[in-house]
Amino acid sequence: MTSAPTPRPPLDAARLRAVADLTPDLTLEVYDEAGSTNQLAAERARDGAPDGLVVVADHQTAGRGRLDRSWETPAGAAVTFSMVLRPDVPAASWPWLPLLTGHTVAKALTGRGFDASVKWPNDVLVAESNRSDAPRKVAGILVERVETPTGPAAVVGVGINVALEDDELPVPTATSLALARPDADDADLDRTEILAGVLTALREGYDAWLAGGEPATARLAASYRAGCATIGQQVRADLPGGGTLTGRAVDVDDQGMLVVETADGTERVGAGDVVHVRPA
Ligand code: BT5
Repeated sequence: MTSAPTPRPPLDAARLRAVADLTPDLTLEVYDEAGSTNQLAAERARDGAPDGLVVVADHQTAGRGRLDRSWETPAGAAVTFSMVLRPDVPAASWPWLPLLTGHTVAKALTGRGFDASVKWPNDVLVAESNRSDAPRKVAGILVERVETPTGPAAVVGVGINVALEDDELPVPTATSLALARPDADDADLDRTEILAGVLTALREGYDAWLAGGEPATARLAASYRAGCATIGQQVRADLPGGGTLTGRAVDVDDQGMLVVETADGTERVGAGDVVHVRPA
């Protein structure tokens, strides 16, 4: 006799709201199902949603990645949300938003006992404790700038693979927290706890960065470099238009650009200028 798989528990919206209530400037909209939380949050931003509105989908059915790519996660196994921010910073500082987000997610997962790092610019990777392969992608970040009647807003979208099993991974380069740590118990993989932790860390990290001016960006850059798996690697960056840049990634500069030593000298690439960055 085969037993039916145990149903996955839904997000605990009441517990999430209780955590949000303790954090200034976080308001939550939690949906059982939504197409793309980034799209919903962008609509809310255009309609005047305040800084700190968070749209959460228990199951996201039409998730978006960068450059029209898609983000796929099964019901009950992932964290998917988008936060509306209204950063009052010069345009040159905006590229730090996706880096700050990826770095914050990686730190939050590290704090929960996962071996997480960030692949420049903002993919979050996790090493699998029982395999020696390269770390794989456990979370994706999509930050979009939206023009609204009260000024530009940033929609910060985060997807984290929590409980996906091997046969649920959408691509071979993906992994999940459950696969990364086969010893993890239900509490380690509690989506509500993970989401609450990431939301508060993101709000606090963003507020500290916003309030701290240039010194805070320098601190963020130093912390980002320390947690960035790309630095030190041979990489190949695919550029829009078909060009490539190959060399050793040596640094992330104070503008958030990747510094690559190529055969022709030192080059810098911005996150918006690359289609893919892969180990060469
Ligand atoms: C990203 O794009 O990594 C950004 C993903 C952002 C998703 C969040 S979920 C909440 C919010 N609402 C949205 O609609 N989106 C955001 P990119 O770097 O372009 O990577 C996309 C590629 O990752 C795909 O082409 C696949 O190869 C791969 N992929 C798709 N689903 C994945 C998953 N669950 N885990 C790992 N890789 C995945």
